[in-house]
Amino acid sequence: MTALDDVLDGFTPYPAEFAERYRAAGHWRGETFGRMLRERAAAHGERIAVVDPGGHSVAAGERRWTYAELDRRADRMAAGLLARGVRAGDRVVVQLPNAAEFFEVVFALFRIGALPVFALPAHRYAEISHFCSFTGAVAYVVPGVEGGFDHRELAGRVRAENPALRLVLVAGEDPGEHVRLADVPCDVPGDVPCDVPCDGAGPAREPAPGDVAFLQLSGGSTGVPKLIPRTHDDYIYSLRGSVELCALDGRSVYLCVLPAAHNFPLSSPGSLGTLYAGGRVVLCPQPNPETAFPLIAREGVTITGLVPPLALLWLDAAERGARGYESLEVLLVGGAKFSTEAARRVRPVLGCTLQQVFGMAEGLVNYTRLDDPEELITTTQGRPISPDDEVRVVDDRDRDLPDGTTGHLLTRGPYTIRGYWNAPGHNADSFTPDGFYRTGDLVRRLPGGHLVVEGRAKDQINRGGEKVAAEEIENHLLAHPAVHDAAVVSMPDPYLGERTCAYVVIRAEHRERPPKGVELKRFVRQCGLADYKVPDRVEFVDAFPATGIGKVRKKDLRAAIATSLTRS
Ligand code: OOB
Repeated sequence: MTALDDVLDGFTPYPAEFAERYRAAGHWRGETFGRMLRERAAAHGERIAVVDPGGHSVAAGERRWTYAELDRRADRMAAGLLARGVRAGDRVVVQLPNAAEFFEVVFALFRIGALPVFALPAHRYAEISHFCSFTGAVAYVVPGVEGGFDHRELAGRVRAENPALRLVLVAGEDPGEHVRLADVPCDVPGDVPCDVPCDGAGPAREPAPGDVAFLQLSGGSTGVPKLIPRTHDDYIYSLRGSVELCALDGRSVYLCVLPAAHNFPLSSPGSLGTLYAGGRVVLCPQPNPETAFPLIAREGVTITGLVPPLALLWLDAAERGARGYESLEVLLVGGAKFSTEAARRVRPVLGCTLQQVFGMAEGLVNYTRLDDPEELITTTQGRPISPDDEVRVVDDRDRDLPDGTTGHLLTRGPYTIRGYWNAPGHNADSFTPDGFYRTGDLVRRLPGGHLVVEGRAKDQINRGGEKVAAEEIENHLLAHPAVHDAAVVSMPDPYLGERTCAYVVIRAEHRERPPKGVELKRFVRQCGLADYKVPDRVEFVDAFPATGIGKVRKKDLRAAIATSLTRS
């Protein structure tokens, strides 16, 4: 089996009649990312595409790359990766901070037809080793020491455990035992000495629009994060739609504040949407107003996207007199519910239009429209990009509910996946037999089609936009010798919206000298889990409230912790 066969094998394609419909409607236009960049470089090569102010582990100084330079760099990086044995269909885990190299690497992989697997900078051993082994990744791209953490060391460990992982590329000066990313680019495939088996062959064929372009991560509600296969055609359609709804054009300057690999800053409209529109992407090394505001002023940023806690931080800073944000025309807020109260402050305080975004890496993205009445902008999470996005709001037995009633959101459409990659068991639960994705979100639809997010049915905590799958954390807690049972639930938080609370039942034989909450937190962190997944609070109980069939009543646990927080 070739790597391409592997990818196809795990992929649930759009049924032919749907694919035809999406093509006929002009949604899927046969574009690919590789060609998109080539065309933009041909159309306006001298325009600046990416500004990286530096100040991170990858580069100290500023870089400003034109479209022509990004295009040329992607070609040379692609040639270098080919020379080192990376092939079409190969999976490559990419974990970079908001640095220009992110785009160089990702477009190079798109050109080869190799699939980036988008890891977040916060991911640690538990996540990375899963991505590498589950995808059979051949390469892993990391910064050196970023945010005090040595990614090279982690990469060494993961490489030792995964024979398929042949290449670790380090962006930054000191690669340690690995290869410097900056040493990879070359002019002609095969003209650099290889330290990995290499047959010198070029790509088998140019990537096709219907091919899987990359694997995105799901927020998840299960033990390990699932992978989301997105095609060139479907993703580029979501970009084009986003560009239109956010009114992006060649004059737009997008500030990428959130981690570049996340679906929101990547594509809603994000940096890829901005490049699609011929605009300029400015990478923000830190999301705080002290870093972002001067950058906005210096670069004339017109649009950016934030999760609600950051939007609150920016609003507070502006109210306290911080300046620099004045060129902003549109502020997108999404990833978690933005309170109406905060939403109402955006225009008066920041002087720009708020655009709420309710999206998911699996596909469907909803936006409030720039010309919606202020009431819809501040009280709803928008409506779908596409007239061909099918949205159903249903009860527990999948029966459709009338507008105005809260129910489960199901969706199907021209940029929503039909299945997770290589996950037949999960797919049976996450999709209806006729291909609707069960989002796990509880929504209410207004007569005009706008959706209001009312809650969640999935077993997930939305920690200010960062998703934590309860089961994943419970499994780690259960590995502790003193833990008999664990149930992780959300608790309200004024800043993040939600935080995580782990309820724990200690084993009888450990009750005399039970571990403290901090010990359990440390234990979870030592499992190598991303920091944001470590429980914020641990509560000990003798037993969990249970339903008639013995399932833990998480609703009661959520209510209990919420009550005890209001009392304290
Ligand atoms: C975005 O993507 P994911 O995959 O990290 O998370 C998706 C989930 C949604 O199912 C929903 O539960 C929640 O995040 N969510 C929101 C929301 N936006 C996302 N909940 C309430 N209000 C919102 N505005 O988070 C994402 C992807 C693309 C664009 C924007 C966000």
